[in-house]
Amino acid sequence: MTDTVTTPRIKPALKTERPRLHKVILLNDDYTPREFVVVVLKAVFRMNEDAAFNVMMTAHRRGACVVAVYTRDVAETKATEGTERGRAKGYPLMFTTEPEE
Ligand code: TYC
Repeated sequence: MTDTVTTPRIKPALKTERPRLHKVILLNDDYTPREFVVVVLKAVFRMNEDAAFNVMMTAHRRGACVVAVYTRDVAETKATEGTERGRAKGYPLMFTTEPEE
């Protein structure tokens, strides 16, 4: 008679996957003042002056710039808050979100 060797199951039946992260993207426009974009980036995304200026200039030159990545809810809330701050002053400032690959 042959012995049956069994290996204990150590892998969980269901794996919990980490939530996908979402990018917040700043879009350029022709009307929002540069200084105001910097103010919004500092307030909503807690960036320092240098980082905010660099992100603003990248969006200004290239059309768009990734600001930060967050879980979906946080990304959407921050994008809405940034867009709203522009709207409150009559500017077409716009932040969008998209899932990371
Ligand atoms: N292009 C704007 C201007 O020249 C400044 C600006 C930069 C606006 C980045 C939006 O995401 C932006 N006043």
